Amino acid sequence: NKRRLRVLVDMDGVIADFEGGFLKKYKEKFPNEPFVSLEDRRGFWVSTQYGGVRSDLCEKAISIWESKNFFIDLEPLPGGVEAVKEMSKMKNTDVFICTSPIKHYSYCPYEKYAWVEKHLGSEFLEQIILTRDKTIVTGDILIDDKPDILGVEPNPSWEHVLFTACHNNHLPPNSSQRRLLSWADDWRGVLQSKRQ
Ligand code: DGP
Repeated sequence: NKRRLRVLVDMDGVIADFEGGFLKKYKEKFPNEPFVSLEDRRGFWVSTQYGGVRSDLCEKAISIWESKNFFIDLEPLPGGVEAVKEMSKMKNTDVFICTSPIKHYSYCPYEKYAWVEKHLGSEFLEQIILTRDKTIVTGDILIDDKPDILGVEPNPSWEHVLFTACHNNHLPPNSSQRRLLSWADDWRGVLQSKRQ
């Protein structure tokens, strides 16, 4: 049934506070090491920026999100859970949580399911798409904080709407990419603009 709108919503940095959760646990585990404040974050890859501060901090950063309970303990970002629930109740609208698990698979995939159940409810377990390549997923809109979403499909079906995060805040304006500044921004208008 076309004429339904399919919205893909990323998890980390969009509805779950990956950056805040990372910094809190990094400081707890490495209280005497330098860290990058959220204001100073640049670039999507946390480990790349930490490795630039001092090369051994790259693996220290990675050890944080590879640890048990990292993903389940992430706090929801303001308004995200409410927005996803609201859009899922809209007429002619299908919402999927589209998220890339890290390759260290011991905890992350399990905890992503558990996070969705805890914060969105068990009915949303039907809506989870775990993939390392979002370009092969079809949809009308992908709301994601990663500036460059690439994969094997050169022409993805979705419009990528960039969700503002500490690491992409300072990127020069890109006229070909719409942005949502937060969940207080006009996400309803973005959805409406894609309906036929
Ligand atoms: P997604 O937000 O769905 O594109 O997933 C990207 C995941 O990668 C998310 O869990 C955040 C995480 N991530 C952030 N920085 C790094 C990094 O430097 N290395 C790795 N392996 N993952 C990172």
